[in-house]
Amino acid sequence: MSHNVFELFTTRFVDAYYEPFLTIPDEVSYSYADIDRRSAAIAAVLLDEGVQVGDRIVVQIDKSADAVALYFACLRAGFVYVPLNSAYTAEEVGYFLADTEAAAVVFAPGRAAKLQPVADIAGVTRAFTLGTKGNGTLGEAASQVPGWNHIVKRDPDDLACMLYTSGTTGRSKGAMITHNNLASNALALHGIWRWREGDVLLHALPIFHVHGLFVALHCAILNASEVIFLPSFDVNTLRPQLPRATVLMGVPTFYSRLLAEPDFGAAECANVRLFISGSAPLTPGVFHEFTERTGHTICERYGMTETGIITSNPPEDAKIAGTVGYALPKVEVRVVDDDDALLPPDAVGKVQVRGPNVFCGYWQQPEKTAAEMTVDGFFRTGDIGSMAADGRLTLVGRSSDMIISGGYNVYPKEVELLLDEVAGVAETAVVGLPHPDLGEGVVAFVVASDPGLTEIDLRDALNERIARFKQPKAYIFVDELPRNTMGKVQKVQLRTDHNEAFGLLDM
Ligand code: MLC
Ligand code: AMP
Repeated sequence: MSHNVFELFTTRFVDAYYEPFLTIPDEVSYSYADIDRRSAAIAAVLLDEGVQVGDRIVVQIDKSADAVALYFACLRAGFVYVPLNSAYTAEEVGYFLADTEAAAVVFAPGRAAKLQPVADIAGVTRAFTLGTKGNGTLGEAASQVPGWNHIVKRDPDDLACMLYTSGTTGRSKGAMITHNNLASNALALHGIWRWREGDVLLHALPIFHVHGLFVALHCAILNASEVIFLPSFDVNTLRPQLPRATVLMGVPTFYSRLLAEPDFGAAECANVRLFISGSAPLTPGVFHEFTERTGHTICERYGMTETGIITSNPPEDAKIAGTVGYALPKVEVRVVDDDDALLPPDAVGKVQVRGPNVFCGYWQQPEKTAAEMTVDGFFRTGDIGSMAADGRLTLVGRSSDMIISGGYNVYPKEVELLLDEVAGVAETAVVGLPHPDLGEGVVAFVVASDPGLTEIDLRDALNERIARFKQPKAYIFVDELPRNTMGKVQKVQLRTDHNEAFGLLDM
């Protein structure tokens, strides 16, 4: 028996093969058959070029139907799909190409001039482009070949994808995700969120992360549902689609931006049965205002790149603001102290998780993998929380100083290391401060060794090096950084002293 997750998908959409799958409003609707066949054609091209089972395919393209077809192509042919944030700079992409030892790279046609040299340096000989309209070298080649209509047999623990997640030391680690990780999490979510006939998913998330690629798309596919597929989140293009949707998945910023629209309210949400939020904390303020304005309660769930979804509030029963709900079926969650000893109900400690959803390790980093796993097989999430006697989990923070800005993770160390290289910088400390739109906004505190150093110097220095979303939204020049008696920078004090930097009290 094959455990290829794509095999599971096909069994679910076979009866809806000619029904709409990806609908791009005012443009086109692709059936399951269209995307399945396109994936077979893309797989044929890649196989013909010599890509083999287990090879890594690094992908940095815009969201499109062909991007989904490429993902399916990798699954069906047993290639390891490695999607990258489309905001990453060429320098960042170069790191991923080298680290994965990629057999092939696929980038957006508009980025070819910048990325081809990077692929050459990394020694990746197979470089393709794929646009949003069937164009690009891969898209055009796929239109010329007969499809490869097979699905490679995979074992449960074979790799399906690798998703990079930033590390505390500043360099990203590839989280290895298996076919069984994907299948088990998708089946659990499809069940607990009670997907039903006629559900239509409104999809405005990026498809290079767990949330948009796995959680959202997989649930819809298992349900053979139609997906209203928007290129990105824009409140003005999303709102007209809401009346036709039954499910919306988003990061908290989606909901705060909807609420920022004075005329947003119950009427346009009448058909929606499930609003899901995750990837970052949903504030009780947004939760309650959403209910007042629409009559709907947002269903908050908790997940990670390394684990997929871990817990969720129930979709219909009481959802509680500020909690992330109960462990998914077959998933075990516990809250422990510093010695991994179980804590009593309601005590605050470290959140750990075990189950079929937990990834199989960091790519080529066995020691980092071992450090994050307990002897009895629980993964250390790095999140801090408490569990009620009935199993309901509440998150209160993180043990690392990772920042979550609009649902994207930013590791301060990565930004600090680059800022510290700039001439005229003595030292820096990067923190996240409450931000009305993004939840947390990245802020750099800078001690200058050259009094002539300006914010523009710092911005210019980062522009070519790291994605814009990681770059500080504000720079604050200080004479010195607060330190404790051990000489360690006191980020907590910086956060407390500058809590209102973005004009907002603690959220
Ligand atoms: C964009 N920008 C951001 C940003 N997104 N800056 C900080 N944080 C972000 N999240 C910057 C751009 O670089 C640009 O900068 C400017 O903001 C405007 O860009 P935009 O493309 O117009 O962005 P915008 O529409 O504002 O996007 C905000 C957003 C988007 C919240 C809609 O970031 C988004 O879709 N986030 C979802 C992230 C996600 O899917 N996370 C799931 C991770 S999986 P400049 O300087 O050029 O003006 C995970 C596990 C789990 O965490 O549990 O799900
Ligand atoms: P990532 O590494 O991008 O997968 O981000 C995972 C992290 O996002 C988790 O470890 C949490 O810190 C955070 N996260 C995800 N969902 C939630 C949520 N509902 N509430 C608070 N934090 C969340």
